Amino acid sequence: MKRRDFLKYGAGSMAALVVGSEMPWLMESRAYAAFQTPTLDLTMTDAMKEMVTHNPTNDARCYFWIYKSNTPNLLPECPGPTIFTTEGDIVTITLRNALDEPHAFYIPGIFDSKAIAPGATATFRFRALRAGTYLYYDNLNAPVNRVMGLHGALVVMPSAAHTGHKITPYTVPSPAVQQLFDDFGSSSHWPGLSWEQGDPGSDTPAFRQYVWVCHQASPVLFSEVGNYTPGADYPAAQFINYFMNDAYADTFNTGVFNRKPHFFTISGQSGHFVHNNPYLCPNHRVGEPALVRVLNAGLYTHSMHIHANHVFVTAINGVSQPNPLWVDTMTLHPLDVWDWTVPFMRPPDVPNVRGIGRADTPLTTISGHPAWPPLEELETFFPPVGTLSGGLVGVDISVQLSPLCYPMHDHSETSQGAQGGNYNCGLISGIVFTGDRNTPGGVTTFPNAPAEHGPEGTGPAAG
Ligand SMILES: [Cu+2]
Repeated sequence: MKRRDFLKYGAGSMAALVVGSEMPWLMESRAYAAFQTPTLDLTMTDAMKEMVTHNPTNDARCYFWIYKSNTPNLLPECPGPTIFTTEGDIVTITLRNALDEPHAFYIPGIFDSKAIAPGATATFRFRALRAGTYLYYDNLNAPVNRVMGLHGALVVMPSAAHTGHKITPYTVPSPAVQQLFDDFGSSSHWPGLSWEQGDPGSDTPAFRQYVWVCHQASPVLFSEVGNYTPGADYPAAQFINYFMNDAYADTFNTGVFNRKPHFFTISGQSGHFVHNNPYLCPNHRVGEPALVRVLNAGLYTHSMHIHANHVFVTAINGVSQPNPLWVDTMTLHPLDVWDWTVPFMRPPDVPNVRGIGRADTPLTTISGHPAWPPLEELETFFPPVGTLSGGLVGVDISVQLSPLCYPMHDHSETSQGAQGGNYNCGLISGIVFTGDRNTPGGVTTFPNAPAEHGPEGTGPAAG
């Protein structure tokens, strides 16, 4: 184990690289424009990362193998940087192997570097022809190298809309998916913006999209792999067996941890650091549909369950769905890649005259005003305003219940913990309602709505 890099806090994998031609949507978000790069320049190396709490006094650390970007020189992180390109563009990639065994870079259906020897550097070119979401990873000694952290997301954006239609995330959308994206912002069912529309006046980016790379990490097993005989592959069957089936350890009495995953992450972060992170958790108004690209780089199955809106499953493993299901829970198997399209319709717990979830006349609350916008919630503080922290410096610790935050959590309950405890320190995210485009009199923005959205390269460390 070399531990070339130590991530004291873990920067979060919000950094995004854009290779190839400039895309019109780049102009809509200063975050994406920060890392336009002509080529990919990645080193396969290792890193030690602080997990979950990002608290420098604890010892929740994990060893990883990672893809690290050299140009631009991004902080080391697991997963590797999210890569954006446009369908048809040629991507040049330079790969350096700084680890002890052969490693590779593989994108199913698009590119296979084959084995790169330890110490070697190789340059390749590939072209992604179909817009969509892809997992890139090291497919050697499967699944060890991928699960050790050599993975990330590739997003291929479409180059143009089909004639007479709005842009979808796909080169060949199914008729139903095309209809859905045509309807956003046009039909009476989906008032507001279409996906391709932004609104600088309300700080709303176009092409709203988020990347959730799900992963599980075992500091015990990963360090065992890192300390294995240099140059030899750790036996894959043994890795799977320990990761999935290792015996329970009485950690409390023995201080020994088993080799099952201790940490469950979305794009390298857990718990609060995903749910309250505007680069990972969508923050938008009613009427601002967004895309969430969900990938599973690990070996565990997740049961992803989202509140406030059901989501349309518009693609599964690269295939635009002929009948996009409208789900609130969906099973994410290892290596699965889906697109969830979040309509950002009014949350269905808002009572309306004719039904739920639509831009209809809200019922009246006992305070005598319409139930939407939710004034009671937005004007509530917990604890009450003026509650001071203890200690020498009294700080007002009240928090306003605004914007409106709803969870996405995993019904595979173990994934909500970290090292056996701390429920809600695991694989969790959400969606946040920051206002409504369809309120009488114009766009409403709730207090405390963040001005940043989506993948971001220059933002503060998630910790
Ligand atoms: Cu729930």
